[in-house]
Amino acid sequence: MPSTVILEKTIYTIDQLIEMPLPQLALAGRSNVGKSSLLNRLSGRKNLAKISSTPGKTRSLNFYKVSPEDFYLVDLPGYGYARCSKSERDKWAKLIARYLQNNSWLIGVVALLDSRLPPQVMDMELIGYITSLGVDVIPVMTKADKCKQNARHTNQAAWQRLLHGEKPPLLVSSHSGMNIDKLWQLFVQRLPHPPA
Ligand SMILES: Nc1nc2c(ncn2[C@@H]2O[C@H](COP(=O)(O)OP(=O)(O)OP(=O)(O)O)[C@@H](O)[C@H]2O)c(=O)[nH]1
Ligand SMILES: [Mg+2]
Repeated sequence: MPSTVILEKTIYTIDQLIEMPLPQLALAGRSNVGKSSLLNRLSGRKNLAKISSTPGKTRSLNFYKVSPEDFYLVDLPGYGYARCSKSERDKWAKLIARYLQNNSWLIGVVALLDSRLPPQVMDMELIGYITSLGVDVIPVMTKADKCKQNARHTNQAAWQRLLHGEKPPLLVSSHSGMNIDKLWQLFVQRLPHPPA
C-alpha cells in the first residue's frame, strides 16, 4: 500500500494542462463505474476523491501523487454520462483526449469495467482508442462485491477473450477490499524503476 497519496493538481480545461513530470497511471471508465472509489480505497482514505451515486461526480482531471513511489494516479471524468449537456460532454472528451495524446509520462491507462455487465460497446471504444495511441491498457473489473460469482466470471472470461489477454482482467471491490493489494502490485510493477 502507498505511504501517502495526496491531491496535487486539478485541471478543468485544456489550457490548464501542463507537463506533470512523473510516471502517470490514469483511471478511466464510464461514469459511476467506481474510479474515484478505487482511488480512495487504494489510498486508504475514504474522502480523498469525491464519490457519488449520481454519475458525473468527477468533472476534472485530478493528479494524485503517490509517495515514496513517486508517480501519479490520475482520476479522469467518466464518459457516457447522458444527463449533462452535449457541449459539456464534448469538452470533457476533448480534455481527456488531449491529456492522453502525446503524454510521454503516461505509463498506462487502467480501464475500469463494471463486473456486473458483459462487455459494453463504449468500453471497447475506449480501449480501442487508448490502444491506438500506443498506450498500455490495464483492464480492471469493479464492484465485484455486487455481482454473483458466476456472473462475474462469465463477464471476466468474455473480456479476456475480447482483449486476447494472457490473464483475465483483475476483479476488484473498493467496498470489500477484494484484490486491492494485487492491483497495487500491478501498478508498482509498471513503474520504470520499481523500488527494491
Ligand atoms: N458495491 C460497490 N459499490 C461501489 C464500488 N465502487 C464504487 N461503488 C459505488 O458506485 C458509485 C459511483 O462511484 P464513484 O467512485 O463516484 O464512480 P466514478 O467512476 O468516479 O464516477 P464519475 O466521477 O461520475 O465518473 C458510488 O455510489 C459508490 O459507492 C464497489 O466496489 N462496490
Ligand atoms: Mg469520479
